[in-house]
Amino acid sequence: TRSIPLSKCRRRKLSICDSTESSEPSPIAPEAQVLVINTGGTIGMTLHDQVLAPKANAFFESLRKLPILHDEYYAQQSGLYDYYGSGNILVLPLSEQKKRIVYTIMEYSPLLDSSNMTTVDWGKIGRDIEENYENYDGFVILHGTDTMAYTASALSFMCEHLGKPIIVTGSQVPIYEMRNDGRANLLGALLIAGHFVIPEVCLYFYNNLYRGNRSTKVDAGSFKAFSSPNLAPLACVEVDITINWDTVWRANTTAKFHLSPEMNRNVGLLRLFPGITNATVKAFLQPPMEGVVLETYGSGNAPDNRPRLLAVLKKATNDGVIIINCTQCLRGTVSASYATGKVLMDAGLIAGGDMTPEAALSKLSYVLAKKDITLDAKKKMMARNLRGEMSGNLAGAKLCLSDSRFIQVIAKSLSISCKEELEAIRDALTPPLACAAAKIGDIEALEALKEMGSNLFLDDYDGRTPLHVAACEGHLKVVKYLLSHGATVYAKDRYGDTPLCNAVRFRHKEVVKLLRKTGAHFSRDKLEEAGNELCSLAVSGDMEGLEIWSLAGADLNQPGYNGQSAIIMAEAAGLLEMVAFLHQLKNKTVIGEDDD
Ligand code: ASN
Repeated sequence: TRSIPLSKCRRRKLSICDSTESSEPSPIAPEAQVLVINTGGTIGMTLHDQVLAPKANAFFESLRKLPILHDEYYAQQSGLYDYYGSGNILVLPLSEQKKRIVYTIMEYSPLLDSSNMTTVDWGKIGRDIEENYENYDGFVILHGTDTMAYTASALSFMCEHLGKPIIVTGSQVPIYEMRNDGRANLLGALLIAGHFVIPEVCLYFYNNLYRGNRSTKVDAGSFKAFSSPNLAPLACVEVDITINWDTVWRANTTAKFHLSPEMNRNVGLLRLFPGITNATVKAFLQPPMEGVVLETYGSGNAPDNRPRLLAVLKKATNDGVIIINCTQCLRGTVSASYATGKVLMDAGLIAGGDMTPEAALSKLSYVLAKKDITLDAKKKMMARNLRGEMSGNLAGAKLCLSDSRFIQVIAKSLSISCKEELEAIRDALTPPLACAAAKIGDIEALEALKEMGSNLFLDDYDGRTPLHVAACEGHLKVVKYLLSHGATVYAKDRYGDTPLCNAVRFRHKEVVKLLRKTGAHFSRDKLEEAGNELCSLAVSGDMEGLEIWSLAGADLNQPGYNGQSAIIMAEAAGLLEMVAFLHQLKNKTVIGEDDD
């Protein structure tokens, strides 16, 4: 799968086809690129001998005929096919947010009923995302519903320092049927992946976007097949698409996206039931078993009157098996409130909080596959919240909007007091305030805003985030602070510019290095166009400008409009010092400073 740049002539075509009046060119609708990986599942199944099975090579063609999922007129007029050739490329009609979602379908062979999926398939999905990470704004994974929650959980752990949305979806009825849920699920997932930088592995079903590792299949016969019992949805797609930004999980990192696809298969789920024999439990815990999720009663309880059963568990944990205590209840958390729960802690079990069994199992599989850490470190990882899969102890950390003096004064002068209105004020006022604080490099003010409950990654009326502003000003410390408090390097302002574009324009070398280290990159389109800029910088002797572009990922061999590279242009102009500099720059591997 390739991402093809929007070349000059395609831009021209676009401006013609998006223009309403020929005399006055209208602004070109921005395009977002989404990669759809079709792994199988009911969404693409048809009936064979009275049973449903995946049908290969049919999905793309059938979507192409559906106007809600593909705008053929736009595709032709904008020259989409000239670029992508025979690639499986489609484009949604213009969205309410005035954006075009261009999506490419990668179909797996064979397509799988998700009951056939294994950890190998999870790894393949992860690797395909990794390979295409820089070419797309978001990813949609089409998947069967039966094991969807396992795959979504596993991907959430495999994808370390994730910065872009990965949305797993599918359906209960094939997309080919007259009445089905597949079209709406695919459309909703595409719109969210193309419009919002939600840096999580999510699961989208029946108008709700859930955190992948919080979701579970709860209904085999309903379109509302999934639930996220311990966490409210991240987004609801109703008349409006409402994103619950306060809930969105962020990597808070200055590290790049990294895939850890290795999974340990010596793990298992064991559900307690009254009368389970010691022999059953003992047999289950035998080598090569390395990690077990024990599904206990209520808030994490097990019989405390069966010393031999408890001794079996204790022996296993002493022998190095990691056992996680999760509840059988759909909702709620394990706690140490009963004697029948305490005995399990004494036997060396680790409390799994409110993790779903799917999340706990895939987390175990991921953690146990880590080669370079001790058993003790693995146990600590299991007890810690890694990707929002378990609720932390929020005591004392609750945000209290009405405690903020600033909000109080404004609320009073506007005579409002209800929570929703206070939140609306906060959300309207704090992004520009945070941008102003970022401009003057005031981390204390940012901290105060954060304590007031505002999200430092939200954008102002121009789509500008505090990270954009700090990048313009070259405030390295503020950039670091923001990145470790939820800011995303992939935010685009109304002009389509990212913080990296801003840092390059204002030539802040250290900021460019840090943003690159965190995974920021220019689009292929932009890098292709940079050829011209590089040539003019070379000819005008601007070494600093060239260095910045090189740090930002530009290829110094990229030709400009006349087909010549910067080096050739400098040679032709007899700028020997510049030629030497460019060669030196090309050979230099730029290593960002280690500031974690
Ligand atoms: N058996 C199907 C699967 O998981 C169920 C579905 O997708 N609705 O692949």
